[in-house]
Amino acid sequence: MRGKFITFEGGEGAGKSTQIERIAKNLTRAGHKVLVTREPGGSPGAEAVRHVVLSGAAQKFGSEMEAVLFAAARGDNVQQIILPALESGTHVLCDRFMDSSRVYQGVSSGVDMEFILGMEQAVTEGARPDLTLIFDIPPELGLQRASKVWAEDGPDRFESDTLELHEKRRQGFLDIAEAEPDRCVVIDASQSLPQVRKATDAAIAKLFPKPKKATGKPSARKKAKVTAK
Ligand code: Z5A
Repeated sequence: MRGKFITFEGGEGAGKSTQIERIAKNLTRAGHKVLVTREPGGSPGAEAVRHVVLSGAAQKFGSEMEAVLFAAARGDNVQQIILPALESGTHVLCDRFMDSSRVYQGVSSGVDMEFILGMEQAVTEGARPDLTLIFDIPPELGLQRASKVWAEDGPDRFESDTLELHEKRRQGFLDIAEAEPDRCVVIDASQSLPQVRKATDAAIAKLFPKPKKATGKPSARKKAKVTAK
């Protein structure tokens, strides 16, 4: 059976990586095959692009160029890592995916949405998420949390943007969730860790329904039939 594809989206410091690591452990413990990947990155080719976009080296060439680079990285990760895993029955947990391009390059950087969606369609062929968890957090709190894990070099190309842009992105993710309720679940990421864990587990559990236990008793309908005889 094909694996499930779950993506994790939201602002900086929202707690995506923390939850992905935990969910991967839980699913593995439950006997599932699980692969964790991230974007930009995942495959060797996409990791090379990650360095270019997050260092800010491509910023001077414009937002459209950055959008193309993110899409190129995604295409490589999909072909090299995500699709082979899904097809072999492995569940894939991906830290950011297509919604980040819609929001960061489309909503907040002003790249034409048709252009973004066209590239998305081309590079995600066969790998559309079954579930997307959107970690929603006020940017001030997210950046405060993220700053604790910044390396010596400080914030990256996107983390150092204005608060106004971060707010725009937050709204961008919420708009996607509203437009695609069958795929997206919003998690209130400003809550305490145990509360976020509980909300995340509840969303994931819907994709992995527990098999019903056989009781050995006939169903109510069958019983009724027997009684009517
Ligand atoms: N980008 C783009 O522009 N276009 C695209 O198409 C794609 C990406 C795919 C990738 O960043 C950047 O690329 C991203 C968008 C852009 N913008 N930036 N920057 P990244 O991969 O380097 O980082 P990130 O995705 O933004 O994640 P993050 O900042 O590392 O945060 P996180 O993974 O969501 O959070 P975390 O590491 O799990 O938690 C952060 C800290 O908070 C940590 O100390 C935790 O222990 C703590 N934490 C977590 N949850 C809680 C709760 N509930 N309470 C208290 N503390 C908590």
